[in-house]
Amino acid sequence: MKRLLITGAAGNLGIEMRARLQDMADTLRLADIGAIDAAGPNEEIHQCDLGDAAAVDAMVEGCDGIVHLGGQSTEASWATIRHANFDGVYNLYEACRKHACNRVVFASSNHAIGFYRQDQVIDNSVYPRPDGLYGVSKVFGEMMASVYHDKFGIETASLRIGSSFPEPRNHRMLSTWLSFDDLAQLIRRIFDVPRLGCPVIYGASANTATFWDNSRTAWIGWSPRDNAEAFRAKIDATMEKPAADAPDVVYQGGGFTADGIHQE
Ligand code: NAI
Ligand code: 15L
Repeated sequence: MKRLLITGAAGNLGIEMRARLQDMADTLRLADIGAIDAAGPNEEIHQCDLGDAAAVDAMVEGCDGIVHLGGQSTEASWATIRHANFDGVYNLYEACRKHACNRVVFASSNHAIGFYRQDQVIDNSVYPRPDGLYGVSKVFGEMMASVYHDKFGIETASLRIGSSFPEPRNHRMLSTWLSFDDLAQLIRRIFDVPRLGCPVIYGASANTATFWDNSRTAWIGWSPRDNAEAFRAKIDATMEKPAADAPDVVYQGGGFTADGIHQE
């Protein structure tokens, strides 16, 4: 690739992916509304509000691929979610269409399906069950990916990321954890396959305890290596196990399912 755009480059995953995906393109264009660390030799910094259509158009121009990590990453008010995740995703796909940028990784979330129960194993054929406005915005993003694929041939992998942190933070994350290295490998595979289409892929490491079945997208050739089980003893020792009827134990989306509608 000549130029790969990473949005949300100032965020948790943006910083980690910037470090791991350097060699994927001649130039990495790093974009965020917030401050980004100074550009390295093959990097460009692009300050951009995803809700600003003209700015997003300029951000996408000249890029061959996008890793879209930018946006509101937790539950928030409708105004915040609408701006960053609805308007932002619309602006992004319109810019892709205009500038023939044809391959996108969309950071969706497990909160698109958060109301499935933890005692169910689901694959990517299930009907979405979002657990809040944030989850609805991720379903919207997956549907925008579908429309822009079917109408215009823009290929997107929507990653329903579980919990991507340095290590799992609680008992639920023993099932949902995605290591940064496994995420980077998945992104590489998505840009390597000759034909991508528009798959939905669950973003979790090779955790022994899992809610998600990726067998329908095995053709991507992604083999996650890490396993949250390595942290179980530490979590058991340092955290009280939640009650059997706590949202964090019952639902795949955990505590998000018990959250209300944020007013501001
Ligand atoms: P983060 O909140 O650390 O990073 C998001 C970045 O987007 C921030 O740097 C923020 O400044 C930027 N941003 C927010 N609103 C913006 C706007 N209007 N215009 C431009 N940039 C804006 O989140 P994180 O953890 O890095 O997640 C990255 C993506 O992955 C997000 O889309 C999130 O929803 C998704 N995801 C992350 C998970 C995780 O466990 N880290 C789990 C599931 C999904
Ligand atoms: C997400 O979608 C969030 O971006 C992240 O901060 C975590 O809350 C994660 O889901 C999770 O469900 O653990």
